[in-house]
Amino acid sequence: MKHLMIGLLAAIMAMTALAQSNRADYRVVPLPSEINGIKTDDFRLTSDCLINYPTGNLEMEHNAIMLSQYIEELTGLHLSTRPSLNAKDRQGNISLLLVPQMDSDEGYSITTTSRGVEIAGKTPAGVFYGIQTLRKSLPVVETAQVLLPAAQVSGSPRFGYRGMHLDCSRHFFDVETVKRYIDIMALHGMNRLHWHLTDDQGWRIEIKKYPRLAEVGGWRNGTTLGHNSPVNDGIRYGGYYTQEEIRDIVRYAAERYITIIPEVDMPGHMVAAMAAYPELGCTGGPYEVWTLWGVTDDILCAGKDQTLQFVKDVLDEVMQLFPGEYIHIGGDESPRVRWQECPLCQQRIRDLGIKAAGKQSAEARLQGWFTTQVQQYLAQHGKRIIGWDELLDCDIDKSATIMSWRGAEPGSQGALLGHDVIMTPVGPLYFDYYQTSKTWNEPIAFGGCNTLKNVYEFEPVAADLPADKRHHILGAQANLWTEYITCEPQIQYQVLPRMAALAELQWLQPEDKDYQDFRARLPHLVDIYKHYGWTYRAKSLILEDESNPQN
Ligand code: TNX
Repeated sequence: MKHLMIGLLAAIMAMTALAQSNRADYRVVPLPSEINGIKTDDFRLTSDCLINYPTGNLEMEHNAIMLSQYIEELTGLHLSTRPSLNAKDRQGNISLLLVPQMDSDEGYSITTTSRGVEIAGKTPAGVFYGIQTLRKSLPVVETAQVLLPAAQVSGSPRFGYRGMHLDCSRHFFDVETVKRYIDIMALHGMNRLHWHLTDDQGWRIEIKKYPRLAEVGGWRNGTTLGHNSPVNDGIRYGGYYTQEEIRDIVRYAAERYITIIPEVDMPGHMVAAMAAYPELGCTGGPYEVWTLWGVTDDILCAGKDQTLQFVKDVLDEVMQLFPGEYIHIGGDESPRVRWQECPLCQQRIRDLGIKAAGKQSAEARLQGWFTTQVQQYLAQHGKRIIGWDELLDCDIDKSATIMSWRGAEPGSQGALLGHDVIMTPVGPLYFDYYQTSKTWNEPIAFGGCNTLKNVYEFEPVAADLPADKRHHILGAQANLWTEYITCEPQIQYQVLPRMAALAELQWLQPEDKDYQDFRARLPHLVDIYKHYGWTYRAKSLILEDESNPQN
């Protein structure tokens, strides 16, 4: 009898545990701004439930398909999708709804009662973020039934620009890897991929008018070993994306409400292009696709009309491929020593009557002129530029958006001057940096140390920025430069779980952030990383980096 009782008790406990583990938990990353219980029973999610979407809306149909796929991936439950505008059809099902009266363009609400689940947004993007929240709240378990607690859940992002950057020049990553990076971004509620496609070490985008860019500029004679050592592996390395592949990636991202911002860095970081077309440089070369990292003195010649024509031609094709509003034109790390010696650049300076002003040399202002030419050309085609914060030292137009990387101060200064700004400061948003100061067991990284906590605690809007300038801070982004990142697991290791901390600062109001609470919610997100087979830095979860000597 006693044994029977114990057995019965064990069975009840096991069943309760099972029921518990099959319950969704809405306290995900990023945390919804509201989770209010509703007094009904839980909703029972089984494969008998359908996913309704508004008839005739292709984006919502795609949202429904994505939700079905996510549920199946995490729980094994297969739910069919169905077009329906009929309120009666919502009973017992999940329904995706567009609600124009909602406040925030990207906000979502999830209303769950025993009778059904409604995921609403003002736009399909908002609905998609609701889908992501529901997805992340699911248990990762093969099951016949998931219990969704009855509740009203809602959220909306603090910033409109929620970015990640990926450098595919220093190392080249195939289409599947880029798509998985996009998947990871979608899981974290991000909406801008800044895709660094050209640099000294490799040109990665097919340009039909200049085929040598990819054919010659896409390949280098080896890669430096260790931290920018003089030793080179001597292995020819390269690759590029065809325009068709780029279109495919742009479409894939758009289906996840991610806009890709391509970067064609100019006038510096252009040696790969100059290796293909040496006449673009001041000296005429010859140039080689660079096999070191860092900053080289060889940049585009601003004295030749041909250079500007080249840039416009390239951007013509880039604009065709990327439908978004922004094109990133770089502008960073452009030494001007060649321009100082180049007769054509000096002639240009004289012709334009450019004079040094304050801290800005004539050559710096020549970069300003060059940038403005490009900016105006793009503006004629309805596009806006983003450039690195060095552009603030070149006298440029206020309509240029500044990406603040040499700390957050340049960004604040840019905002004071009236520029829109995206915050990507090296500390703490360079994800090519180490995640701990104890680097001996870490894969090689650029240097520095940006811990999970550093990322979490970053505040993009400086406390002393005046109220009428704060709207200029459009958002934040982490950058993944790939000098030392050679393969996909290494990409994922560098960004996970730091992307989770970034997502929370992009979504939450500062007063709602709480690092300890975030860490308590993180393991479930990491279960999802594991389930998808993504690589991540496990130590960031179990030990507090900088306070624990063992780490
Ligand atoms: C600086 S950020 C660069 C990149 C490097 C990166 C390494 C920026 C505008 N320029 O060219 O890859 O540091 O962290």
